[in-house]
Amino acid sequence: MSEQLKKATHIDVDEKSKLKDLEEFREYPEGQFLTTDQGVRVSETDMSLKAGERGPTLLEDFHFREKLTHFDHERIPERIVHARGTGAHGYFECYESMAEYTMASFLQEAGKKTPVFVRFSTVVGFRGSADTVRDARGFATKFYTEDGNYDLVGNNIPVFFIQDAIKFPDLVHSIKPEPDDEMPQASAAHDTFWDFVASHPENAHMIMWVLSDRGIPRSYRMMQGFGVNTFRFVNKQGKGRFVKFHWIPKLGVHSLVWDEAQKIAGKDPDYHRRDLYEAIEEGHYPEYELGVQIIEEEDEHKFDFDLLDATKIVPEEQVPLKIIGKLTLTSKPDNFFAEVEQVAFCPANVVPGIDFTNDPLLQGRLFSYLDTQLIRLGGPNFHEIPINRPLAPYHNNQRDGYHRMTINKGKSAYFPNTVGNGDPRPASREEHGYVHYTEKVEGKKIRARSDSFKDFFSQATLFWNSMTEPEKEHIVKAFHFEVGKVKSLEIRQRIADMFANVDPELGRMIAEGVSVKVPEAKAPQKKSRLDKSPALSQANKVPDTIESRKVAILAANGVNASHVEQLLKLLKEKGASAKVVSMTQGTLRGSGGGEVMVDKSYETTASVLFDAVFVPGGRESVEALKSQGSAVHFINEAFRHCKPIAATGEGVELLKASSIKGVKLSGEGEKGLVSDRGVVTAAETGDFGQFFEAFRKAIAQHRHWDREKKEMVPA
Ligand code: HDD
Repeated sequence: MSEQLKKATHIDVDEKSKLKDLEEFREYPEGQFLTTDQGVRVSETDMSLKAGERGPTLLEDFHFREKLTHFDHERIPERIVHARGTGAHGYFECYESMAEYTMASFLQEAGKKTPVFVRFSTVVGFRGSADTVRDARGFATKFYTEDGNYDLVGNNIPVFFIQDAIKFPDLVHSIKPEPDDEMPQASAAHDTFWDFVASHPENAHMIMWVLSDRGIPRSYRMMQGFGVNTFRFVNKQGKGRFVKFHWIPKLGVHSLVWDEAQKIAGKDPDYHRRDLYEAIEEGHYPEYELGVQIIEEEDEHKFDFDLLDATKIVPEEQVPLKIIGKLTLTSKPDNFFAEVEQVAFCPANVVPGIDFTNDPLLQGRLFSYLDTQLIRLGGPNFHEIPINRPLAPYHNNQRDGYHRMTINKGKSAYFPNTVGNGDPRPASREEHGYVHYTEKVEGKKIRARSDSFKDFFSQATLFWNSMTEPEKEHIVKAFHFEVGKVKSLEIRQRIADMFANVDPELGRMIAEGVSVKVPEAKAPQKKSRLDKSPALSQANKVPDTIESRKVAILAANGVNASHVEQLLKLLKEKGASAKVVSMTQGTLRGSGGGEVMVDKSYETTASVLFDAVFVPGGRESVEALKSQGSAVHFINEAFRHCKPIAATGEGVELLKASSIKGVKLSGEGEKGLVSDRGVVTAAETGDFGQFFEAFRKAIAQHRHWDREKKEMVPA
């Protein structure tokens, strides 16, 4: 390689490179004069230039015209899907060299760090819709690698609704608000969507996932991500292998409950966005490991499904995950529009070592993303927008177009050329030129679907069979909500009939909940080779950590300040935090002296915004709480949502005064520590450390579904 070429191709990328690259574009207003866009200092910005104090505004007021014109043009089209989202910067660290499988530069050495930008999103809602709606979540990652940008544009669900991209506009038109009245917002619970589902049995598997707890994640930091489509790894020798990508959150996979999700949508529509940014600000950097399932080409046809069918998973029990690195999100964007709104992902953005397969959903995606950016970002130069610019240098003969920033030097804009010395010139594979995988393809031009794509139910059944009882119950309730909102009884019937193919019992339960006829039991059309895949159940993915969980402490004047203090200290040691919630904001008097600062009043928060609740002792405080409807409701609601609840000393009496039932409380015979299905109480506290450990375990468990069976408490 010539010295000149080496210089042209070699860049050093580290985890901070992209943030440094963006610095060139940051604007700092501190200590600056207000100017026009032309850099002219403005002397007056509150009054337009007029002909006389009461006269008309003059056209020559260039500052007024510029200010208004820019404002009038501030909006750009929102994304057709995934409009509502949030993003963060971070880096990816490779654990071990993957050179045997891929030449992707960011996977070549252990310890190699590559900067990334990640955007999380809901799919259906408009840009201003609520975060906690039932939906799939987008998980899109842009790796700024030495060899160019690589985009892994995934979701938190490993399969998709449809098998062929030509159906995407139909799918999206059916799930978006109905065209006559633009209702409902950010919801699939309406006739057109379920009409679409009933006509497309290939939806069955994805619907099972969306209606499971996966459709209402607790946090973007507590959900998995999946590349969904099957991709290809290609190594230096040109050998290809199929690959499936998985992101696995270090905090485990956790969800909300549906009643809670709906309430949060009103109390804090920015819940997931806030959660992500607060966690980053507090130093709880979200972490996800990257797992891959690698499949030899010779094994392509060894499965009981087609690897090219995006409605299928490759069960981890059949092809285990290999964990190859970790993503850490370390900083918020500086400007939401410039970074999160303008970032443009595209599954066709690949780097040498990563290639496509003939998955017909993926093939269509390769076209659609670039196409949509042309209208959304207003022209072909959106790759020059700072957040989209690769760190790898780019040189080509593409020219001009709206908002061109690059000043291309030289006379030639064509290839081959002699006037420009032949540059820029194509690179060989050794020089990191992208060489498409040489796959043999033959066939007739035909609009058809392979028979291997026609098994619609076996993996939906596998998913259903892999759920725990509470998870199954949540799915059935979600069907009752979604399909129960469908006005057409005929569509409801078609859905019950369709899902009887997944499991006759499921079909029966759906039918009974939405007042249609119980479908006749049918023999399964095709069975999956596995009866169960334990990897599919969230219940099997609960790590023992309470990092970044939020606890509410209910208190009033006369609270046992020492219990509050001890809890705060111990939570902090475990990376969790708490907020004191009371009738009004201000300072509370402690029972034995001392003061407790109130963080939130019942007006400014709610139990749905916390992971757990603690009621400290203090006779006067607890008597006051018992008479406050908001405090009792707080406990009832947290109990109904199966959250951990703890109380010490007199605090236990608030629990007794609430509507919670079916759990054993301290003081009923036993005055010491009692821990029963997530309710941890100690009427006589004794060892606070021991009490805390029981509470900590209950929080790590996240939700205590075994309480759900009990008759619902009013909340
Ligand atoms: Fe898509 C956005 C994920 C199928 C067409 N998609 C978009 C985003 C994510 C996904 C995460 C948001 C990116 C961002 O944050 O800016 N999409 C998926 C997954 C799919 C999928 C995991 C199934 C494997 N998508 C899919 C198909 C088509 C599209 C089949 C069209 C043929 N997707 C788009 C789009 C969007 C988009 C219209 C809207 C905004 C954008 O691209 O930039 O082009």
